[in-house]
Amino acid sequence: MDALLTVAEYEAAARDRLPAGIWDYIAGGSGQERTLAANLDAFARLALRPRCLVDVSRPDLSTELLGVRLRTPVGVAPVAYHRLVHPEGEVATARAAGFLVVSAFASRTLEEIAAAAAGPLWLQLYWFRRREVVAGLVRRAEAAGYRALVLTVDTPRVGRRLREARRGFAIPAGIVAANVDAAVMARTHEAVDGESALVRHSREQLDPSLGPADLAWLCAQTDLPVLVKGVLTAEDAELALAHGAAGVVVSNHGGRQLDGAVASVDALAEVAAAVAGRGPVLLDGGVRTGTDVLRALALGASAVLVGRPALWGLAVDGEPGARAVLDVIAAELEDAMVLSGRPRLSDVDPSLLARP
Ligand code: HOC
Repeated sequence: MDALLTVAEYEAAARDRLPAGIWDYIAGGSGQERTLAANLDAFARLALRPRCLVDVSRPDLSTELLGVRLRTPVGVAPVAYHRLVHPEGEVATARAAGFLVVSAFASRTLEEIAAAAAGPLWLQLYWFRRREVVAGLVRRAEAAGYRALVLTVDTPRVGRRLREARRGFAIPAGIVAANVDAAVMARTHEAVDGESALVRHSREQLDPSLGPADLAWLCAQTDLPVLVKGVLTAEDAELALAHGAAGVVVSNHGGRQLDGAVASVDALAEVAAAVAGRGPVLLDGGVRTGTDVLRALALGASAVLVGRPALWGLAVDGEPGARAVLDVIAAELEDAMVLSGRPRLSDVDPSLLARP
């Protein structure tokens, strides 16, 4: 195999390897996939203003997030069912990742992932109608040494995923959400023509009444910091912090929820200004290069998360593949920092962007 030098090359190689239905589940967005495309386009529009005559002989990509020192500001976003692309699933991803947000729909147990992890783990939660499912996940995350919880708030139901509906997509037998009881997950395996099993499942199992008081309730259940994921406005950032959130993740769920929603990176400056240093602001959606990471940091992100790219690496070559993708992004970030005259992350600010 020729060396793969970019995330786009891993994407192409993963597409060659994966069955079409699984490829479409991972690659797809909702509706007309406008937000999916916008996430990429918005990064491409952000031109950089490099500075020269700066000593860049010692670039330093490290950063601190929730009290933990990280080698780079790039973690892996919560993505369901890593075993769809590789038999080791999230265990392999956790070995490769600097930090990993484990999905509530992980296909390996929280404890297996914790035993393998090379870096800090956070657990993502959906708001299940059966609140004991949420509470049980919180207790297990605490016991297994997870460092934070991430409550996804953009999914009162799963968006209209037309690629999934056209294929009658369901989770293949043998791949399970290893941390949620089988009764809750049973219908995710039932394929019905013209319907996404996950959309159906979300309508049955997720509680669309999730509101600020529920967030406050969750925060009161645990000493772990709770971040709120799916924030795209200053208003929601304020609301989240006012009800106990320790930080936010600017995200449109990889273009998989509200089609037409603003690109994540276009919402970032507004949200970061509202948070105003009161907690970390992470971003996911459309990050494909180290230069994209730099752009997000310039707009106020404390760190970024990559979802699909990590899965592409995992699909191509398991743990080494996932690590290679993250290494490509880190190497590109280092280059971009050196070539833009910003050798430390603390040097990165809006003045780096031609259009702040
Ligand atoms: C209740 C089913 O976040 C995705 C994931 C998983 C959503 C499944 C929810 O596909 O975007």
